[in-house]
Amino acid sequence: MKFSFSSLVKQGLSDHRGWGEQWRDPAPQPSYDVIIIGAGGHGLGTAYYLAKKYKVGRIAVLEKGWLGGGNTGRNTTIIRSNYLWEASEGIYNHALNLWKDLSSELNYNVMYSPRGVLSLSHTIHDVQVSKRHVHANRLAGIDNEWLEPNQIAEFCPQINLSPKLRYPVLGGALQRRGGTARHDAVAWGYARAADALGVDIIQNCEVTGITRDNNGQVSGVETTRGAIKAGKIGVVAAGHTSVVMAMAGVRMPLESYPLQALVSEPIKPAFPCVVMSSTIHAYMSQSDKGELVIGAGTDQYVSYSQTGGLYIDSHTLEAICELFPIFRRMRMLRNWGGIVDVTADRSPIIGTTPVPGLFVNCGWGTGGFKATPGSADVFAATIANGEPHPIAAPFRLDRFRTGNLIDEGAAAAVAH
Ligand code: FAD
Ligand code: PYC
Repeated sequence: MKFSFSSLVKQGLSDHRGWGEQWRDPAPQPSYDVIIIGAGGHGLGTAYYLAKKYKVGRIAVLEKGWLGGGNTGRNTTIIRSNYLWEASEGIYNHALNLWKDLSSELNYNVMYSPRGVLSLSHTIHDVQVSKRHVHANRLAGIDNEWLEPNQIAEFCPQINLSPKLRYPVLGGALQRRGGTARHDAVAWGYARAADALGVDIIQNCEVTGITRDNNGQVSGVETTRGAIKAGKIGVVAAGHTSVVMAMAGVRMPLESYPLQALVSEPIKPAFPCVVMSSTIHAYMSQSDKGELVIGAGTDQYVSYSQTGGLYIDSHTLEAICELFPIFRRMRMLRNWGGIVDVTADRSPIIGTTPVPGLFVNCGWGTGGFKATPGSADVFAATIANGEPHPIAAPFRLDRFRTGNLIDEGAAAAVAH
């Protein structure tokens, strides 16, 4: 895949003049209408929709590492929209509708596979919370259904339904439209489509400062590859949002935690769906490569380390072996971590900020992959119009001042 740097060369970011010439004639500072900080799925998608739907001419996406190397390339790809509150149903269902046609939109196979997501309940409290979600979703026209253990046995016979388990399965909520997709294909698909529309994607370019003019309006960024001017800036730097926003003097209501996952050695297709349990801190699916994809709860301390504590994985594997005894003899192939930024109400922040021209999209915590197309679409609209898209409006930053929180702790699916 080739990303065009031609416009950067024209603008002098990549300076190809002869030795000594640059001292006589300094290269002009490159300039963009919009700079997006962070080349994950959300950032690349935002750039794509800005170019495609809003015809913004000069867009750059700046990435400190490689594209998709953050949480987009580290997540376990579960897609669902069974959240509790209307605001969340709005954004996650918008995303789910976009997933359906994303491969043809991008002309890139993102391997969206609606194989069903089953969220297990192990206690009376779990059952009550889960049934509340099912009813709320159905009222909102979102598919979700309650399965009794005998129906679970039919849907996913690999689950151990013995009442002797430490946490016996009492039932589960099934969203059949939920499923998985291929994570890096999402980053690559958006990147290629954005590149074709003229977006500059600049890797190994860490943003180290945000500059503002005399009126306080953003005017550009400082980076490890030089200064770049910008009319507007969108920060989509999951895990490090607080660090980047502090460059513009904005303190964010976020905490960053490691979240870990692992895969087994690959085997032939043996597991038909996604099964999750936030009570036992474990969930599993099988990738198209054949690996069992297993995820854990977040580490219990804040950190920017992309490894996390070993006890988290071993605890998760104990739970997985108890729930799926048929996989007890499988071997682990590799494990890894990502850094997720978490808000107090476990809902994202999308919108304007107190700094004119600065926009932010963050706080997706353990669950932002599923939102990628919807989040990118409404964030692009928000940046283009300078005001929140109606679907994004409830997720404004100032809800932490007004108290209009959207408490999705119970829908997070991964234990925090
Ligand atoms: P990222 O992909 O992290 O992109 C942000 C980018 O910003 C990074 O590439 C980073 O390098 C860059 N950046 C940071 N600082 C700077 C800077 N100063 N200058 C330039 N670039 C910078 N969600 C689900 O919906 N389903 C799941 O099953 C799921 N499982 C998960 C499992 C794990 C182990 C993890 C870690 C996360 C999981 N998530 C899941 C959450 C999901 O991965 C994230 O919410 C989502 O990928 C965030 O996407 P993004 O594009 O905002 O962030
Ligand atoms: O949000 O569905 C989710 C999820 C599953 C695993 C990690 N996050």
